[in-house]
Amino acid sequence: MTALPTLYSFRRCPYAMRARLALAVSGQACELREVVLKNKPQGLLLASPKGTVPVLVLPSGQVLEQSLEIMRWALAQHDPGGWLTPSQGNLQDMLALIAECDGPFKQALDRCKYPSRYPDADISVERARAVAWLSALEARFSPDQPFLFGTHAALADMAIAPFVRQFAGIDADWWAAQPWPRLQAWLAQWQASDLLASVMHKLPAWVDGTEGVLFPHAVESTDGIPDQGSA
Ligand SMILES: N[C@@H](CCC(=O)N[C@@H](CS)C(=O)NCC(=O)O)C(=O)O
Repeated sequence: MTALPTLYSFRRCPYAMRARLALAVSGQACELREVVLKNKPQGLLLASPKGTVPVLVLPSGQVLEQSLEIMRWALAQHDPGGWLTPSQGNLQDMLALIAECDGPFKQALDRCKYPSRYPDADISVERARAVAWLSALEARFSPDQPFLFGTHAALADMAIAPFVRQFAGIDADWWAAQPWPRLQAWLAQWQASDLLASVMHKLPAWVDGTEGVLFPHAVESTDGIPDQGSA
């Protein structure tokens, strides 16, 4: 698999999930190396000393070490679903919404999901922040616009859904009770999608010096959707 890009990934990481979704939809084959974050392989740290996943090492040696960079690179190769060209708004608009997700929403998500890691945080304030942002997402949808930027799923949907899923998973009953029917339907549809299932295979941890596995996988995942992952 030497001519393929190498993807360092972690199954449950929402950033790695969004990268795998874009690589899968673009049909871009890679050698996937599953990383255990508590025991990062040397190969990852040599390629990208900051040690986060996902990381994509191209055959040229170029290293893409941000999930969004990987998504955009994959879609620049092939974008059969028009993820870069939503029916409403444009790429810059999608990147602006993704930045809100990766910044303030992710911050609130972490504090609500792992309160013991943030003893100084006021969880009710953080939850209110997250609720305000999720309510704004709900307001984007309409019967003719079931996706964040129009009539078809695009970059923003795929980049943001893994994080909304994590928030929904903190308390499924609470999530189901929120007045967000379109957001709930959007998330449920994404969670049930074949595309998501196709990037959620359980894989053994990659060991330095060995070969990873070919991604996208030839066989559909039967593992289902995992428990709510760490981030
Ligand atoms: N900005 C990065 C964030 C990636 C990130 O933070 N990934 C987490 C896992 S979900 C990670 O690798 N953390 C390093 C660690 O836990 O040691 C991206 O978009 O790729």
